[in-house]
Amino acid sequence: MNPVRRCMVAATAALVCLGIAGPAQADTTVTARLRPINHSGVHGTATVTARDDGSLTVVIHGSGYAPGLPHPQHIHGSMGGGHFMCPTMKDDANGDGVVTNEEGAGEYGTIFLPLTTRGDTSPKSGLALSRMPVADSTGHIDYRRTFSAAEVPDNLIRHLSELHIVQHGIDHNGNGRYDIASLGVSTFAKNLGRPGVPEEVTDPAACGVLTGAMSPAPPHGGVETGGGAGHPVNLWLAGLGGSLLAASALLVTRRVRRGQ
Ligand SMILES: [Cu+2]
Repeated sequence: MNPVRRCMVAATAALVCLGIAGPAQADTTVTARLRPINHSGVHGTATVTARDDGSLTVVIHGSGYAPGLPHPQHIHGSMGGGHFMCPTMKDDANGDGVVTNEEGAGEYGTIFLPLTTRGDTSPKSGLALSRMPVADSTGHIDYRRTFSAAEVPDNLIRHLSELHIVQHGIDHNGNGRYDIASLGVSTFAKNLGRPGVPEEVTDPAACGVLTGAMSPAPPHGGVETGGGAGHPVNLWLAGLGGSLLAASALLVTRRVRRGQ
């Protein structure tokens, strides 16, 4: 095949590639940058992809968690809109120096989807410590789970950009475990019918607002965020396809000029 013809084939292939990628454009990806609450030192990223079959994949990478301990994590939201912030120390209503889950919930709403590692995903698994990710000895968490359509609450995907990722669990007294001696029991857990849970378990350690479903957010850049994960997938694909086509066209032009 002569070079010009080969390049034209390449250009066509780029178009075909875009066509093949078509179904992926139905996916919606939103991302959140996880930032520390209660001076936890946690930083990370969360990527949530909703597929047209109703399934949802959640990927979280973070560091700075209390090592060796499970960290309850949830998708939170108010659905009513208007809550697009994560808590700050200003939300410490009683001024005791700690933002509890109840105080933080004014910003991030209630639990929509417990991000367990396996099994049940109903709100009653919100504090299922045995099925929550455990930070490794260096305080890292890498989490990934795909929830089937049946495991995802009905209205969650429609409200993807109004939701928060919240992770809990702070070892306030640094003794390597969650204990009541530190800050007493969690009134949040108690109100859920779970008395005797240390407050250290439920205090929020990190929060991020999910963004990117409708409006293209600029890429965050950097290794930590995965370099531009804030872009919606379909825009990214369109950009890639455009670049491929432009490169192919340029090659064809150059080779024609050179008489190849
Ligand atoms: Cu939560």
